[in-house]
Amino acid sequence: MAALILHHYDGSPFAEKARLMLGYKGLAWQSVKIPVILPKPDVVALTGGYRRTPILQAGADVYCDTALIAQVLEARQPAPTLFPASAPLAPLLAQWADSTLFWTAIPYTMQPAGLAEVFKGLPPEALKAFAADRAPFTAGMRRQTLADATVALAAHLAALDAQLADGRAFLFGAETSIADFSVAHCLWYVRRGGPVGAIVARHAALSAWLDRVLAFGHGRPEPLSSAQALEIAAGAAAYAPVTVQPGLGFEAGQAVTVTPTDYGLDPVAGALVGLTADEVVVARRDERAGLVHVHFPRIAYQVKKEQA
Ligand SMILES: N[C@@H](CCC(=O)N[C@@H](CS)C(=O)NCC(=O)O)C(=O)O
Repeated sequence: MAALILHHYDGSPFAEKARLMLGYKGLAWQSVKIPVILPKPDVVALTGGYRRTPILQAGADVYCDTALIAQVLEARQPAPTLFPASAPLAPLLAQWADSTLFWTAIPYTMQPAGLAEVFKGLPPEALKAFAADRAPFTAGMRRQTLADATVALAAHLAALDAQLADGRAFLFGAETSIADFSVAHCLWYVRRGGPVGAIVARHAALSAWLDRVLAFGHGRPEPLSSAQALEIAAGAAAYAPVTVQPGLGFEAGQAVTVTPTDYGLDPVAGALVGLTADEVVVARRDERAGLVHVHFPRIAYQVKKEQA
């Protein structure tokens, strides 16, 4: 089975979610450090245009979005599970955390005192370049103001803390679930904001829970260069099995684009090779990576027939 390769950077909350899930499952993985801002030529060689962080590679299969990455890790290593039968709503809470909670945590943490901490030691140009990169990335989104985010985050943290007040170890009880990782990466980021992280520390049960989730750690990643990762993709002999299920509106082999529906709206074009309720997969050729299968979750991604 092809080795798991995570393409990520240290300060990315969604990458932290993926790293923690790898640590939780005790999976071996290879670590490719990618740029924080565009250009990311070696990332888009693999994805065909998707630039969000992280992506997971296994040979010539590339998995975009941590919602799908969670399912891939679960299939590789079912125990301990991310989807316990006792917590059927965990994926829904995870989806809320990855969207609403995340886009509350970001503007809250990026207030001046938090920003100074997150960008500590970096030249002022780094912050300028970051802001210039992220403006088009979130264009069209109505971002929360600091006033909006402060009141919303306080309410969300109070609810999460109350959920843990009965002494349960994890959000849905004794068993860990995907919801723990999705909430944790957002609060991990708030904590990175130094003094502004005090908003988490005010909640004892929530703070103890966050420590517990972060204690899963990242396992033991082996460093890999992005050039090596591209060589691995180009040299891969097989792909993960995929199927285009009938009745879902598309035909195998059709030219399609796949685009996130929320932000970072870069379409990826290719031939449809996989479509189920869980994922959409396109095949596309890259000069350096060869023929790659790029996988996306079906939910929160728009699939469209490409105009001829
Ligand atoms: N739904 C995506 C969201 C990923 C996301 O928003 N990642 C942020 C970093 S935490 C990002 O892509 N930022 C821009 C970049 O890294 O280029 C997922 O679950 O992976």
